Amino acid sequence: MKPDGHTLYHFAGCPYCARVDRAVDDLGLVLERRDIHQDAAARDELVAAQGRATVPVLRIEDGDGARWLPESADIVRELYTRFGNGRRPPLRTWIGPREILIALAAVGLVIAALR
Ligand SMILES: N[C@@H](CCC(=O)N[C@@H](CS)C(=O)NCC(=O)O)C(=O)O
Repeated sequence: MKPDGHTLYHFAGCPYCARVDRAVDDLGLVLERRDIHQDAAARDELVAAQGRATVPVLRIEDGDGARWLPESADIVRELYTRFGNGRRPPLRTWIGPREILIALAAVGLVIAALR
């Protein structure tokens, strides 16, 4: 499904954007996307609206104008509320391969420090 009026500001390789991407994939959504590292006008729009270029940010247009939603966790929640038919974000939305690697590295460091 391609929801009207939903635009995701992001950039490739951004871990917080990957969190949103997992939710988008899980919900079977196709969002309009603007990569702020590839598209200077999109970056300028984002900075004008938010005062900074931190991503991900979801821009939602409805009858009353545009609403800018920053914070990956809030974006994921909003997407499930709107498009999840009562579903809640599954754990795999929050924990991806990167988070598992970081957790393993942290455990490894603790074990190394205790030996
Ligand atoms: N708490 C935020 C963190 C977002 C964040 O740190 N994004 C990074 C990229 S993954 C970013 O845009 N950094 C550049 C900046 O803040 O200017 C979230 O969960 O969305």
